[in-house]
Amino acid sequence: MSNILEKMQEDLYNGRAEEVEAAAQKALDKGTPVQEILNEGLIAGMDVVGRDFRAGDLFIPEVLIAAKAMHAGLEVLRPLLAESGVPAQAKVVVGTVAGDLHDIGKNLVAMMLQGAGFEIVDLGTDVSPEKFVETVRAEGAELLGMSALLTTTMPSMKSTVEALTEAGLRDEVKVIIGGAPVTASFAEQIGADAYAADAAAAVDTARSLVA
Ligand code: B1M
Repeated sequence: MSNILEKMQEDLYNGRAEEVEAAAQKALDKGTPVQEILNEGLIAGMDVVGRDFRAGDLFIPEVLIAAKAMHAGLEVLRPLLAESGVPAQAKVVVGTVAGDLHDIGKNLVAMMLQGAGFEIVDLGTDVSPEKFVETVRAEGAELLGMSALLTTTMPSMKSTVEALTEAGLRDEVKVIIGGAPVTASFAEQIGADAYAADAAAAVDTARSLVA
């Protein structure tokens, strides 16, 4: 791994947003592939943050500052991740489910879907089943992508699928779910159409669901 990416991980861990932003730009200028910067710099750095958070060595304020630094790096990559030149495909409503404020993974999924030519309606975080249903209906979306990072908020995915059914929209929209604690068997259990493990898989899955 390049020194730039190694240093980027360290700066991300320490919440140095300006340095992470500058390093992302520098790595791009040197011709480092965008996926490599994403995976070996930003995501790898955030993995260490997660590990130390779990171990009790980092606390919420520090994690928040690291998350801000990750966002700063992602913003530099955004134009490349979202570069497509492909005409807009299906419309996708995305959001993080009710009670859940984690948005980095969801943002990444949205950026990559946008890059693949999908039209994105991003509802942000803490999105209620009612809001998802209302937006799917209003936008005539073909896909709904839900993200959850907490085991305690995963049930809201089930409530949303049920709310879609109650609203008579279940056959109109395909549902993809993801997030660190989510699994393929959970997707099956709650009646979602698919589970995607990461942003790249979300793109492949979205493509095959609308094909
Ligand atoms: Co929180 N947090 N957090 N946190 N946080 C986790 C998730 C946790 C695993 C940390 C830990 O204990 N090791 C743990 C959850 C435990 C559990 O439920 N099993 C946890 C906890 C407990 C909490 C709080 C409850 C802490 C507290 O208050 N005591 C609290 C909850 C707040 C709330 O949401 N109501 C909390 C708060 C926070 C911060 C606000 C400080 C911050 C979020 C900032 C933000 O998002 N703007 C934060 C962070 C940053 C994390 C960790 C460290 C990193 C998450 C992340 O962004 N990863 C996380 C530990 C970890 O996961 N390593 C942790 C990088 C991101 C690119 O990955 O989001 O997994 P990820 O997304 C991936 C895939 O999952 C997938 O694609 C993405 C990219 O490939 N994916 C999808 C995601 N969504 C998808 C949707 C799809 C398809 C794929 O289709 C639609």
